[in-house]
Amino acid sequence: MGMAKKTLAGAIGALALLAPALGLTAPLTLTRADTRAGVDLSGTWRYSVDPYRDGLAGFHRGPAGEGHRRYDDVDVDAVTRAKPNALYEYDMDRSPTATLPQGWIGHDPTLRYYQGLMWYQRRFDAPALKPGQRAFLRFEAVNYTAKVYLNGKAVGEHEGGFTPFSMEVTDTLRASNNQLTVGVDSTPLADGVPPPVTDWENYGGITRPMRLVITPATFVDEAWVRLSKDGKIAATIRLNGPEAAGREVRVRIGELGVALAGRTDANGVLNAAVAAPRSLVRWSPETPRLYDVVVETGEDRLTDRIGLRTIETRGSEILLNGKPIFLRGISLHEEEFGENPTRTITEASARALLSEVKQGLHGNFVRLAHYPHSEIMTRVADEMGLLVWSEIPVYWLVDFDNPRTLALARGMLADNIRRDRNRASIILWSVANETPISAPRNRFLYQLIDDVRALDDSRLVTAALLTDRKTVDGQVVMGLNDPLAERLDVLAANTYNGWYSNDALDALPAMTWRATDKPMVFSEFGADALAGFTDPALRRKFSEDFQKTYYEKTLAMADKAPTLRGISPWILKDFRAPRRQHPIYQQGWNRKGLLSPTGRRKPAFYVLRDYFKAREAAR
Ligand code: GCB
Repeated sequence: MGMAKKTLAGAIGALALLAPALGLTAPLTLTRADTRAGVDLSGTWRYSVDPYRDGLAGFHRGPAGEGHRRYDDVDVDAVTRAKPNALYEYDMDRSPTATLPQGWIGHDPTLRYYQGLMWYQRRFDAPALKPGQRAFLRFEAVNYTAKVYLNGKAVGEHEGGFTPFSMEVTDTLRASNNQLTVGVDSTPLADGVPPPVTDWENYGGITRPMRLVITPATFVDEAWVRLSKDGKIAATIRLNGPEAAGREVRVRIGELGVALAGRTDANGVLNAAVAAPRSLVRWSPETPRLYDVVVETGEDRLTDRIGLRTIETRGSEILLNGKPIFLRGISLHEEEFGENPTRTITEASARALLSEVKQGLHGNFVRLAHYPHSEIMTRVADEMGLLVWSEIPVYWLVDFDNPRTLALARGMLADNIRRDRNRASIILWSVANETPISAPRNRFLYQLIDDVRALDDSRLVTAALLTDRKTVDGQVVMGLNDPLAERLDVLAANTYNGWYSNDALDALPAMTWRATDKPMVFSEFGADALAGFTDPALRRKFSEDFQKTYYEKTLAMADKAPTLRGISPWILKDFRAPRRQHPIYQQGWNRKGLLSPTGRRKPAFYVLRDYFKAREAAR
């Protein structure tokens, strides 16, 4: 791709992302698209690898020529029969197949380390649209950039691997044999989010479900229903379409006898609230009660299953439904169990992971690191009763001084919040992980915190911070010393004494933590262990013995931290991490899991389980 073109594309991308955040255009959320009429586009797709981006530009950087453009609306074989002299250097209809969604490292072993452009194509039939109906393509996640073409026409672009995006295709759709092409480029960008260097596998591909969604002309795009701190059931409904303004909307929760109705304002938005009935069972990990909520306007009807609860802080306490709670958690990457994961989260793979937290560890909390996880994961958390920390991939060192990067992060945050505002399980929005303090970084994160507060006043804001270590009278004193703390509701510390420092493990319990004026959680601590490797005599790093003792000693330290209100150690399961290349112990995996890649429990798993059991009993 030529430089000029790239810069222009970047500028357009940034503008498109900036616009919704600034309220310039109505967002397109398509809440609960999975429940709407349409066509599931998951399944068999064709793919064609394109490392030199031949499908996007010619050999002298001009436009790509015929015979190279994977998205042209042709059947290559039919064209070359009709015109025997025609030269085509691709043929999507005869390319290899893969079952999507899935990261492409699962398609073929030669793609294991491929980062670049990949073309995907499939054909599908669509129901004929009735007069006034609209059609959208919605992708739950494509990593990292996507260019989407329908029937030979470019219909949209997106940057960011973990949030959904949609585009209207009402006028481009055919009744049969639609040809849908997606150019997916996994190359991380220096000014992207996340940055090129992280500690997890960059699964390129169409990693979450995609759908053709059919709606009436005016439809419910967002329906946010929550319990406000003053005990009201509040609803914010946003309509999209030519008749969005001044339109009658009804919200019903049948089991509670709740009915709200009203007319939308000039922007197509209705805000309404009613006192919660006494019969309301508040959502909690112990009683994860969900209610069927129905929203209707004109001929449109949207349903969701929603839990109602409050979350607040008071001094150093976290209050769930008004009662102090300790977060018994663990961190998780979006990676399923198995020897060769492909970041394929299905309901079954999500349940398998979360069951180990809930039933296995006796936990009540998960940190979904380091980016918004699949919508399936947060819905399963709602159903199972697990509190959730959700975050965006502002990780380590992003380009904090770059307005494009900020616009991108703001767009991701807004999309994540709009997507998941109805998930009772989510109590914390996190804006960053281990970012180095600087004036540009502070400005960047202050903006994100302001955005969260503007979009969602029913949850808490946090960020995983680096710790501050001092030695006072020969004693190690740990604490947080980050100007961000002032603006957060819950402070979070990633702490690795004894793993990344060479402290003796026996020294950990004597380390003290300074009290904070707000609740604090240990958002990470952990040590690698290769499942099955024991070394009782030396207790070397990477042995199960080391990891077990590390957990015992770190938990003893945690118990003395005066304002600690929860933990989410690093991490439930070993995960692919290309930075980790010790040939015996790591082999491309971060081994800090309490479970092996296939789910085998390491001894430290039981240490944490017993700790959580004791915490649960002490409630
Ligand atoms: C961290 C990071 C996490 C890493 C972990 C580790 O502090 O937040 O992404 O994977 O440490 O294992 O070093």
